[in-house]
Amino acid sequence: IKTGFIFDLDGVIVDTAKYHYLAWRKLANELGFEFTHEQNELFKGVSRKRCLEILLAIGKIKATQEQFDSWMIEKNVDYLAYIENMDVSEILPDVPKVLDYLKHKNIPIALGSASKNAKPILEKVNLLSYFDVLVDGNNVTKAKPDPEVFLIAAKQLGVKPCNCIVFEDAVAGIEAANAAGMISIGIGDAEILNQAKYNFKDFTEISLSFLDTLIIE
Ligand code: G16
Ligand code: MG
Repeated sequence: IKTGFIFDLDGVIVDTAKYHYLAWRKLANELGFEFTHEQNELFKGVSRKRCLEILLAIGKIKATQEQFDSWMIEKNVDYLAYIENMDVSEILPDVPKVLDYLKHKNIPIALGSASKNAKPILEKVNLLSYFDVLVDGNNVTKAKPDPEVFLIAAKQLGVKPCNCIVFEDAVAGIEAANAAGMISIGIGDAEILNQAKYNFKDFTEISLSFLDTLIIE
């Protein structure tokens, strides 16, 4: 088999965006301003550091390096508290169906996430064993839309980038997959993810026969 599949984490496998949102909103409120759901869209797939830079720009707040670092830590402590009790019930619909099918066909599977918390989250939802390769925020220097995260994943999978299929829910992630020369599949709003090669609302819309069309044996 020459094909590899790469999954983003937040928004594709689990809906952690809501917990990221709660933690960023808490920080914004402490700093004296509002942070809306619409603004949270800009944070999807974006590194923690970049998220804080955007948040402070929204609140028109100038931070010292010391404040910046302590707010990064505070946000993550709050986020970890929100995700502490996550379990298998938070896996997005039909994700196991797709993972099971790929596993049963012996197709290599990678995680390609911006999150530094990816591994504990996969453990909590009991999906870690599906992944042959994990590339996350701890392994990359350049954040999405840079293709680095997906190119490292392809290399570790031993699959050519043009034979990799990427599932992504974020605009920055679709851009990263396209820049890597991979086949991008948008999960979510097709109008927002209009740069993706294929679009689906969620995995319930993805049939096994569609997956077969992507697999080169
Ligand atoms: C995710 C989220 C982003 C988050 C980033 C870093 O990316 O979509 O909102 O800022 O990870 O997460 P952490 O603060 O846990 O390191 P992805 O690529 O999994 O969608
Ligand atoms: Mg995502």
